[in-house]
Amino acid sequence: MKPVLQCLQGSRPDKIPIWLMRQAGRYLPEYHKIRNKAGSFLNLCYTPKLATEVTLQPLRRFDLDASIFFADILVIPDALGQQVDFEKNIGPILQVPDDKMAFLHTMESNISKIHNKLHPLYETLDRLTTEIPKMTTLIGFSGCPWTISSYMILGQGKQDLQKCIQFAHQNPDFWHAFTEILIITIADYCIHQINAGAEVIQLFESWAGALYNDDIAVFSTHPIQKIIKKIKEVHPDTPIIVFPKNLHMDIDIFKQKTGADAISVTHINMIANSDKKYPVQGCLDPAILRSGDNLEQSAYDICTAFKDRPHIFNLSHGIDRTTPISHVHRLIDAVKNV
Ligand code: 1CP
Repeated sequence: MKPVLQCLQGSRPDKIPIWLMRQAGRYLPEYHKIRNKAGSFLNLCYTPKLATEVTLQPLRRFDLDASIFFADILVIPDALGQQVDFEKNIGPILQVPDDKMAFLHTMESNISKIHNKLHPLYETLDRLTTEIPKMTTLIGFSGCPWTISSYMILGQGKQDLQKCIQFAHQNPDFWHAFTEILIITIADYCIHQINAGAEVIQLFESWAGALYNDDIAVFSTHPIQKIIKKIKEVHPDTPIIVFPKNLHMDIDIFKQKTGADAISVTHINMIANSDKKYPVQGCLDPAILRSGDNLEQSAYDICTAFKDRPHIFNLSHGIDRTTPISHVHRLIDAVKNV
């Protein structure tokens, strides 16, 4: 069986499987060639031939056990009718309408049409099913409602997320309707990804760390639980990994509340108090991979900390664009030799 799937079913394969968040992308020179050819970033995501090629690039260089298909979490606002642009050296910029009720109506009327926009992504997954190596697991993904909605309301990344939390508390009816739209859309998107060949779904809650106390349930665990339930109704056997970056909640409780099969953790000490044995993914700091200092020892320490449970090696968030390729080789060798 494929090692990543074996882990997600609860056992430990002979060697610890490894893949890296953002393994396709800007640290690879061959990525830039295709990126330039595509013109805009979204055009790259929506062109199956090119998106397939950039997904395969890291697999040609490295012995990775999984392949996450090339797309972005912000295709969801785009599919729901919000204008999304990716500006060089800035990142994503989204047009945020002042009239929030009209915004809601536009999204509502687009729910049933999202696949018109997203079908090239399903085609990328379909192509990858035949193109990736036989023991490599194909991962589909989406952002979670809280993370996606923060971009949709604030218009950019790296903003003051407290403003978004405040807006949600001040507009509870809007927020409820908005979150429900995202739940339906994300679940349906993931179901279509699985239909097209994704063997695992990873849900990115990249801005979990901005939430505290009761807000974690309201903004994060509750919507995620609804999404997972909807996906499992159609695809009960597809494992779901959730990545709640910098979460301020016991991860055993987070797992139980969401119904995730595995959790991608940000730090070793997130599982310090857990005696549970469900699979975990993680969690090398990308800064260590970039610098190369203490790399082998850090990888070894992580593998040792997780030695009593199924463990998929990964980073604690996406690979840094200035990471030397030789460091990625060193990391994979270190993990394979544990
Ligand atoms: O200029 C470029 O070429 C675009 C850079 C880039 C890339 C390579 C963006 C813009 N997105 C991606 C691909 C991507 N994004 C993938 C597939 C590639 C892979 O993993 O191998 C995935 C899974 C994502 C997910 C994603 N996008 C997340 C969640 C993961 C995380 O890093 O926390 C988030 C938050 C985004 C938003 C986004 N898209 C792009 C950027 C630069 C950002 C982050 C902006 C910010 O910091 O707010």
